Amino acid sequence: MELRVCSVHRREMTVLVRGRETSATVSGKVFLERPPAAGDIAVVEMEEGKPHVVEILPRRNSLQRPVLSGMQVIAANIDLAMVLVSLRDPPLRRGFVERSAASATWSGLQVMVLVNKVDLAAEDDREMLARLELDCGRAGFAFGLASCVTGTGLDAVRSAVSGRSVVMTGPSGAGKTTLIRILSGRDDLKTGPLSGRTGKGMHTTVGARVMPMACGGFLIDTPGLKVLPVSHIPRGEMKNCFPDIAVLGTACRFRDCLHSGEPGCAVKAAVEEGSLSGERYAAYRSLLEEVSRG
Ligand SMILES: Nc1nc2c(ncn2[C@@H]2O[C@H](COP(=O)(O)OP(=O)(O)OP(=O)(O)O)[C@@H](O)[C@H]2O)c(=O)[nH]1
Ligand SMILES: [Mg+2]
Ligand SMILES: [Zn+2]
Repeated sequence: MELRVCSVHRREMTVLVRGRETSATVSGKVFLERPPAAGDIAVVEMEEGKPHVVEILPRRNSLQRPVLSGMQVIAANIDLAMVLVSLRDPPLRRGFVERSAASATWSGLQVMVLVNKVDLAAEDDREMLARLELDCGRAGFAFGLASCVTGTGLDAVRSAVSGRSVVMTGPSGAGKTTLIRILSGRDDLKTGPLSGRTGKGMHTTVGARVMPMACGGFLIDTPGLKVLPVSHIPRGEMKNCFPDIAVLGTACRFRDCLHSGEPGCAVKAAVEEGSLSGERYAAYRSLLEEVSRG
């Protein structure tokens, strides 16, 4: 039978058996052929009532990050990357949103930006949120406002993620575990100021975990992954990680225009006439500069 991989530890893993996380033994060759990741589909044989994984099926797509030995798969078979940020505590940082969205786009994933903790909103947040929503719409990203405390916006989140496999990324404290707890209907997950903040460094395991949602589909938490990486994106490809900029760029004078000051640049012109926001453009330039240096 085929089961969804829930989490992977050094030489063991867990799989979802009728929605329950169940530990499984693994054939040695599996780790050699295709090291498993959360979200993979495993071919499983039952041995004395215990799942034994004999094969990992090819992936539809995956979210990866660079590590010293190459690329590491964080999660596989994903329908949507949710960039979950909070309005306050910690404060929303536009750069985080842009970087994560660009990285997910590079992996070929659809993006949803969800701003949590709107119960903490002040009057003057309105304009910033409207700008972010407009920019997300232009880039083709889904957008939502929510509060896990008051329940505002959660029905819209449910319908956006229902039946899909959704990988979440967001700063520590944004409310990822809280949202997963609500959507999965489980109350045994750890949240709060100390959850997940074990001081894990860049090269330790991400510990992604697949949680079935009550509305169908899965949410994949990625504790230990501070922000989606961009350093593996080739410089000339960064413009394709910004779907709105990629479309505008087809009108540039030079086909290989990097939109960084070349003559006849349609992207620069779009910023001047207001059809591309200065914030989006600045984020692109800053990530371009970052990968150029690396
Ligand atoms: N005011 C308010 N607080 C919230 C909301 N959602 C979550 N919180 C609180 O924010 C804190 C952090 O939430 P977590 O769900 O643990 O955050 P996380 O993103 O999982 O953080 P890490 O596991 O550290 O990456 C907890 O104290 C939650 O109760 C919300 O909508 N409004
Ligand atoms: Mg958490
Ligand atoms: Zn250009």
